[in-house]
Amino acid sequence: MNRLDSRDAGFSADLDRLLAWEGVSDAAVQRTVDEVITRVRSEGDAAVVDYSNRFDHLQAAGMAALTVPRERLQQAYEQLPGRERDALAAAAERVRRYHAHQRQESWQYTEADGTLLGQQVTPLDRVGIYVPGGKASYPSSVLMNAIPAKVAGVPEVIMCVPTPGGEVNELVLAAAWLADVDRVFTIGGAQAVAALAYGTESVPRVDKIVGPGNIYVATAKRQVFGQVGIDMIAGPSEILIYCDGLTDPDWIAMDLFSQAEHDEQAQSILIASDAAYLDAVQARVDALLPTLERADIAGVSIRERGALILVRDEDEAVELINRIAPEHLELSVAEPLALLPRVRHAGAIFLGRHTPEALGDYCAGPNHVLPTSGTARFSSPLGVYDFQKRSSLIGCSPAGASTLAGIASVLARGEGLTAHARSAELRLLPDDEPAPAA
Ligand code: HSO
Ligand code: ZN
Repeated sequence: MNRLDSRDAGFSADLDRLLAWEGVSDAAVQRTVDEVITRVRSEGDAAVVDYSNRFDHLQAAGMAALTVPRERLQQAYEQLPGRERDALAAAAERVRRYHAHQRQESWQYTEADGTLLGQQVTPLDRVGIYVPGGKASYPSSVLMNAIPAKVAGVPEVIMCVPTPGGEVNELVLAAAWLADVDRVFTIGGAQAVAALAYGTESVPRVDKIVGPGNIYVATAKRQVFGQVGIDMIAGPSEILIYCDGLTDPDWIAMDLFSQAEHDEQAQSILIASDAAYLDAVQARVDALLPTLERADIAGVSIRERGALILVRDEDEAVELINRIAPEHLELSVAEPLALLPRVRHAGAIFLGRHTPEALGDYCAGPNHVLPTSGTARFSSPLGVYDFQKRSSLIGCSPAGASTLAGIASVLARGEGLTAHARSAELRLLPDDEPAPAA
């Protein structure tokens, strides 16, 4: 793993280099995505079928072959081995319970002049969930994306999942059933994003698209933003662990690996103020790496993007945490709650040695779709609030309208917008007539 020391003169620059991640797609990807979106917009289903056959090596005759009936979802769920079915159901229940706390309610109040003001909260009408295919096809992500939408009250959730070579992931279908997904299409890539954004004969147009994907999916989401809402453009997954040097090094090594095994670009970082402890973790990383099923992926991630960072003390550790603004933060210390008020930027915070990220990834309850690459500075985990929107409410009484008209007419005339001013002035009550203009 990379080794950094906050006492070194070049530390800050080294850290920037370590954290750098270039998320911009190249011109060739951009061109392909442009072409796909344009064709799906003009040709609809025919283009989606054509691209799916080409990119996913299928022989679908039409969209019917790329549509999964609801009964098939139920069947996938019912045919799962009992242990898997129970685990999935338990996870779904925990996630649902947690997200129920996030629901925002409408509110109203009345000003002294009788004016009613408020905010009406409504769910989006229709949402699209993108689920990657192949190795990154995670049933847990189906739950994490679909359940908050359903808790928000979204009536229609449409899921797209590519099936490269025709291979369907039964757990993904079962999770879709559990999460009450309404319709599933086995399409992926930019063509799925375009179909969801603009609609085709078979795929209904949605209002927002959420869920991770490869560079083509990310580029397409960026491109259709504005036509529809999107959740975020996710970078590689990261974990930052701050440890007081008293956690079993095996635990820390495996927590670092749990992120590293996601992909070669994933980033796992450990911060501690004890150099000997960092040595001990490095030794366990070296010893345990060959025992991993995904040692090839985790090895690249750990060697190239992983790091052990030595800091002077806890204050410096906190400063670094806030500078990195990690997607996942483990506070592997005796008193995590004492540290918590000083942590300002992190997607999810795992409190104490007994709270590895893996528990949050699957079943603790909070969402595992989190802001990556330092974006926790300004954004939050995916949640129910991402599927709700707000309308402002204003209802004036005659007296309230008259008071406001006095203010509005002055400001409108100041802006030279006299129709605004006259519209307001028509609501003036006789006693509130403004003084004639000088
Ligand atoms: N750690 C991933 C989520 C995940 N882990 C899915 C396992 N399955 C990104 O937060
Ligand atoms: Zn994970």
